[in-house]
Amino acid sequence: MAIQTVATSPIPGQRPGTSGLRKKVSVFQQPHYLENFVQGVFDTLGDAAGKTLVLGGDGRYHNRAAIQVILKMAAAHGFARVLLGQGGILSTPAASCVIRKHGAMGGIILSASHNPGGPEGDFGIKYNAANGGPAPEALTEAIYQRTLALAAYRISDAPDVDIDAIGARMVDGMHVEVIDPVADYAELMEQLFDFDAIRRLFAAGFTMRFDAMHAVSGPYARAILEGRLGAPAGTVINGQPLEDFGGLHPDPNPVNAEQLVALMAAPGAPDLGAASDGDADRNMIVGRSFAVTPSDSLAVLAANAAVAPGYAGGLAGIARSMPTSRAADRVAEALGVPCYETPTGWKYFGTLLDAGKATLCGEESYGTGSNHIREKDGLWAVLFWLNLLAVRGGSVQEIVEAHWQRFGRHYYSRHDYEAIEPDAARLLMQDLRIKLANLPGQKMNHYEVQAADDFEYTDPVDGAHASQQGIRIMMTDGSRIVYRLSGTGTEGATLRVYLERYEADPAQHHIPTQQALAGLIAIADSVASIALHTGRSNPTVIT
Ligand code: VG1
Ligand code: CO
Repeated sequence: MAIQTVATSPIPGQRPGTSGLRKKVSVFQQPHYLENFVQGVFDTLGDAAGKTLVLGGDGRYHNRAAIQVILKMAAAHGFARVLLGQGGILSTPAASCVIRKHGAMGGIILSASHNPGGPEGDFGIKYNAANGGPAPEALTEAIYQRTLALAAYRISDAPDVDIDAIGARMVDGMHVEVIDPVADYAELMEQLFDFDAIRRLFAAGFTMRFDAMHAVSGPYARAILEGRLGAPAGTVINGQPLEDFGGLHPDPNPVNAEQLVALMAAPGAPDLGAASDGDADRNMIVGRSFAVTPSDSLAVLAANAAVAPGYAGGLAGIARSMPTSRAADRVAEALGVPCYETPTGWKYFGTLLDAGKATLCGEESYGTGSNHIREKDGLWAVLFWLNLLAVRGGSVQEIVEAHWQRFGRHYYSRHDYEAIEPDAARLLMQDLRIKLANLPGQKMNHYEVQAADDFEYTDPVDGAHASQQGIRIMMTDGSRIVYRLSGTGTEGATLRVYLERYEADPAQHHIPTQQALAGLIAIADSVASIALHTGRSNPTVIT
């Protein structure tokens, strides 16, 4: 066995987006495509002698082939050891947990997360650093620059490794330990939540369905919910990870998880419904005929954090991405702790978590998490809700409505215009930027614009700066419209329009969301001329 140096040339377009490099599977299957990016990562990291790398993915199509390539390249780069999830599988939160627990230099996670899978679907790769969190912008940019200067990559010519049997083996002098992908993660969850109380809840007849959407959360949910917590078999549905997610879209929202939503609206529905995405870092919480918006879920968990042993000591602060509703801000205010507003993407929470400034974090895109790891965590959020229901009693709907009574309700919705012409999308954003200065003071329907800007962020810990992170139009009554372009899609451009309206009066808390937001929706379209720019009169997906 020997290390081979293979000549290559730079492949344009390997710049990571909101969360890693995501492209069609067919793109990743092109000669040298994966190898170039991995070499870009390794060259940027530098010396790996004596170091450990964590490796795993969400099990989607191309995962197993990519794992073999990366193992051989890690050996060539001189890593001492790779901790590999059995079968090449590690959920994103589990990978973050394993990196931290075993003091790894970092990890490579193979996932396109909520994007569809299969031969025609998407594949993705990202690097997480020693804190367990996604590489910050400066690192991803350095990796990208390196991919533009590559002349060769190095790879061992060792035969394929057995990635399915738990245990240790060698690849060209590098140790590979195939580990149980669930064990470390389950142990961490047990430390954070009151498993006895949740066990009693299930023993008393509480029912739930966890829809794993044929993605990577299935084995974790089965081991923890049906195993350690005694939920009846069948609690986890679609629990078998499939390379193409059964042809479905593993994005847990009421549109894609329609099977679960229908179940929760049917007679005899379970007490709790939950779902997670391709790599198990997102979560959706549903009560009986009642979907919880992710922004509300973050706020509810923050307001009730003390029910969970892991958070009984209180919260240092809360962080949310800019487009996420300001429901969490009101909780932070009541708790007397800071609330940080960051650009979209979990990588921006890392410094705040590392510095002990924030304990809970969340995004409107069905992402919630805490300082227990450095990724959002789907099953963690579900366990938090179970812990809350076990301690507090009542239904999901009662808990959320009581929260609105106390803090007011933030009506919230996101309208996505998918696969639009990239040039049209850029032009729309450019036109909006030009209009910004003239918006303040303008009256639109019964709203008046208080301020409008293109969100900029300076990290309060390391001073890193991010600009053009989304256009905000803020109304005098606290309502907001936000526009940004997706950084995870692989087809054309996706415009996201986020709408938020605050309502303090409990008598006004039961308006259907799209109706409550109708005024803002009309303004959002007319200010940005969405129909004109995109040729679409309606969004592709409304959540
Ligand atoms: C989307 C979400 C963002 C999330 C990101 C990764 O990004 O809006 O909140 O952090 O996906 O989630 P974008 O750039 O498409 O809006 V995951 O679960 O796909 O890793
Ligand atoms: Co995800």
